[in-house]
Amino acid sequence: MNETILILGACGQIGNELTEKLRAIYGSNNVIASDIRDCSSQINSGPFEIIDATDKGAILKIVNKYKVTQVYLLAAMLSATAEKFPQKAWDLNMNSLLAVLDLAKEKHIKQVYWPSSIAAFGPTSPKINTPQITVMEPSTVYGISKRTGEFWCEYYHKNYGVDVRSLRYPGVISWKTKPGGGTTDYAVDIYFKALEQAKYTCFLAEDTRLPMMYMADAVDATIKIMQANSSEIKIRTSYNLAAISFTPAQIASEIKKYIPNFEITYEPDFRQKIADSWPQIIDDSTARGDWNWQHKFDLKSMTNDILKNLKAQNQ
Ligand code: AKB
Repeated sequence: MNETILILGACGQIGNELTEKLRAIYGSNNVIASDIRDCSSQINSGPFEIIDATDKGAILKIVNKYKVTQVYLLAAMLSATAEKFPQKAWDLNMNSLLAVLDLAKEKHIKQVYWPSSIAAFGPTSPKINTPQITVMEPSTVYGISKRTGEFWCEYYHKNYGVDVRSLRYPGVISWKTKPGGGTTDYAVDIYFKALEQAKYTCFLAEDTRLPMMYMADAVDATIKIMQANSSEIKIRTSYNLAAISFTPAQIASEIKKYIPNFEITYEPDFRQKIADSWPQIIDDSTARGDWNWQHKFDLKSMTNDILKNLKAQNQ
């Protein structure tokens, strides 16, 4: 595997753990972490560069410096923050993607990974077993940027032969790095607050079911789709990706098995409307069939793993 990889947005929730895993596979010096801010001390040793992901010239400079072959573009503004800063979100989410796609079109790099999201679906999409191909009318700025980005990916693939691959991430749950500005963030915060205070106030209603996934599975899926043969990648917009779906009440009851005095209260805010516009259970059979995707963690095993790791970290 002779690849040199550049990660844009390596300080974020997924970027951080993806960098770690890619360095274990490809070697630390072959994976260049980058972000608009310096978080090199939080990431495993290896090269780190400050890059604004919307600055094509700055990306090209680093691509040339390290002879980069693949770019993973993880920089993005997530759903809740994007509703507060719509123009900024659009500029970041779109300009970074177009910059990287252009670099691939101009043959500076061979392969691109870009994440879409369940946010690309909208209130008119089927909520249960949401198919790969269906009505998609997103109602959030973030969702509009993701759906538009999917079309750009397919356009660059069809018209310029760009090898770009993409997954529609559900809410991704981790314990090493916290997410920032998403609607599914409650499912991470709840574990931290359960251990710190044995109580949590949830910003979504108790019966709000959303598709979710443990970070280990999200990282595995990302690397798997990038390592698949090009002929296996039949969807060039973005693949549905799924593992588990649960409500705040269900995750709370799982946590109670470990922390019996844990209490949850509900104070839904503006994020409820965003969550209500998204699917509840995703059908990802196309990804499973095309490149053999399989998840490993369910709600039970994920909760066990997170609480075990957080407890060990706090000792
Ligand atoms: C968010 O909540 O905005 C993200 C996502 C589902 O893409 N986690």
